[in-house]
Amino acid sequence: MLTLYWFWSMNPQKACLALEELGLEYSLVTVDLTRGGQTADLVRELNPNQKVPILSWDAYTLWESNAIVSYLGERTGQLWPGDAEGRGQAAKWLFFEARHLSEPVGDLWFNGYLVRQMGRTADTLAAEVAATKSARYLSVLDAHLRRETWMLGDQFSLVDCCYGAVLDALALAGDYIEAYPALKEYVKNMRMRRSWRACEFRS
Ligand SMILES: N[C@@H](CCC(=O)N[C@@H](CS)C(=O)NCC(=O)O)C(=O)O
Repeated sequence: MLTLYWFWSMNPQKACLALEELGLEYSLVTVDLTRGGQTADLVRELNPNQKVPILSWDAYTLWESNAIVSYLGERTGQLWPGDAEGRGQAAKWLFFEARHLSEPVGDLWFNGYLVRQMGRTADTLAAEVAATKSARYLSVLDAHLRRETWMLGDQFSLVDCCYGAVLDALALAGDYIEAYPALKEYVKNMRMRRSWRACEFRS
């Protein structure tokens, strides 16, 4: 029995895309972050950090979106590199996202997209700082995706579930990817995938 605790936001979306791409049967439990759902006893019990996504597969529980993506790759052996070198590349890009992109893109998405949905006021200074912080790393990514269709080469992999969610969030937040043609193309390709419809942002 597989359950994903999620909300329609960037990090849970990575896990949802991975489950869809793998064709696994799962139930989706929405934790409504706009109403403090993350403070519910059940969520705290599953994840002391009180954030989503959380994956529960029979008696096994895992949180942290990129750990979930890796675990699904390791457990199924699908859409995941078969050798140590390939897995090293997958780990590199998942760490790169977690270290350099997750926080600034989250801030941009919050201030450029979510506040509009919630009728709140954006923190423009926080958005400016986040835009400056992320620019250097987006250039690295754009250069990589000028050479490769997907993050690990010409074949789609679960690493793309991570980057698809993050770059889509950035595109929704404003015109932050306009200057990066390869990132724009990547988001366009990602949004055309069948898995996308099940996991896209809802408001
Ligand atoms: N590093 C964590 C971050 C998870 C995260 O920030 N999730 C957000 C939704 S995108 C959340 O649950 N926020 C609720 C809160 O911070 O109270 C991951 O990658 O899973």
